[in-house]
Amino acid sequence: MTDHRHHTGGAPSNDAMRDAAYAEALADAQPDPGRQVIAVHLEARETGWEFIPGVVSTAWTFNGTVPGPTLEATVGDVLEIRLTNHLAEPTVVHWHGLRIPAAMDGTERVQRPVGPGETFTYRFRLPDAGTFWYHSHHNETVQLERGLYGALIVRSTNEPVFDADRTLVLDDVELDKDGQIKPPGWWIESHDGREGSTRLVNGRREPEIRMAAGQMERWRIVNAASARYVRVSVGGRPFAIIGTDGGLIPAPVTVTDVLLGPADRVEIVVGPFSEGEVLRLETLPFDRGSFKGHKTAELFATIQVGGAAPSQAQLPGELRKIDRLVMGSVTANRTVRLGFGLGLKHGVEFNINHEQHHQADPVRIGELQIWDVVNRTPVHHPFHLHGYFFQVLEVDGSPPAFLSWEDTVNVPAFGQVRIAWMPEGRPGGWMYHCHILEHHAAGMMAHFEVVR
Ligand SMILES: [Cu+2]
Repeated sequence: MTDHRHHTGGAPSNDAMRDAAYAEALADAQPDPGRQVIAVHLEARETGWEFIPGVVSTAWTFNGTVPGPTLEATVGDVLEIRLTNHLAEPTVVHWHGLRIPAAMDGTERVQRPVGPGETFTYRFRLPDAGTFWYHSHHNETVQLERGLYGALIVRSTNEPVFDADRTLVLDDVELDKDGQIKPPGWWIESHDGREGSTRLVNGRREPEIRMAAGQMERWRIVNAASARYVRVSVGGRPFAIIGTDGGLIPAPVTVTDVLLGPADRVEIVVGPFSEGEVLRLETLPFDRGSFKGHKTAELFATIQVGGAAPSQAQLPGELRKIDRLVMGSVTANRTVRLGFGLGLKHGVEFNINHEQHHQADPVRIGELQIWDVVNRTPVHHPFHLHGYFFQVLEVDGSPPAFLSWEDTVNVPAFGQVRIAWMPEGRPGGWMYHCHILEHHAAGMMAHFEVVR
């Protein structure tokens, strides 16, 4: 499944340069004073897993569970992950949303895939607080779908206080009559992406979430699905958005639903609810232009509100100061065109700037990037930039509802999103791509270098 175009063209890196950059990144990763090195051994392996209670499916897991272990750390800690691959095919692990050296990004752009039986060490300092995730970045329509993903929570030493801090990783899988994950399909699925009919929260189908009455909880929600957009609703009740991909936003924003494209994260504060209430955590109807639309709400989990418990939660009026990268009007210095054609390999051949696996121009450290991401297709695409946060300036000509740091943004069908970001350092090979895994695999991606 490896596309060898990943390795060619444009990039100055050869194996020796790549190995040198990796050795330098390993040595540079030191914890801040008073912080620590958190060592984790991740083992990718095939495991029987009950997505549905009583039905054993063959999953691919990190350490035997779907999702893999939730990694938790504090800003300034160093994560040292030894990845051992017990699968029969190569894998790599991408640290989604982390601003770490290119050599640690976990793509085939910057490292050799980790073959069966091999071990590879990732080591990097955690620069930002937020809700991140890690996942396979190799043969993703198979490896991610089978379970090779997990959450990564980084906290600051000064977090707002709530009654609980929960991580909910949403996913879906398509199971056959024996409960086994179906292999990737062609044509419709290559166009739409896989939307499985079994909806999962933390690896289980439609579980129950138990919550105490009178409490307010912080929910960190990760959309790990291959293609599904989740329009999150919590029983139709208002909730407060407090964070997105890149951590806290300036102030809470109260809504009754929030759209999460694939790979997107949101942090919300829910409650307080009353004893005995039963609420549906569900996705509301949303038309992303796929052949298979969603005209009804679909359940992810049921929230059961139990007896009351005391609350120490306080929703602050201000959460964080974020400086705008751009004041006033600017012109774009790059246009990223998301498009497609028809071809034999994938049916629908998704591309960027008319090229599958596009080789894009480099960007220079310190030069502000203003990019127009233009969608020339009738379907929405979640655009993901590796290694750097951006600010959304406009969606279809209008500013977003609030300022935030993002690594993934939805680009509406036939729409346009303007983003701003600063390559503040960390030279090397990076990429941007659609995070619908089938679109990414079909070529809706670009490689570029950050240069000095
Ligand atoms: Cu796409």
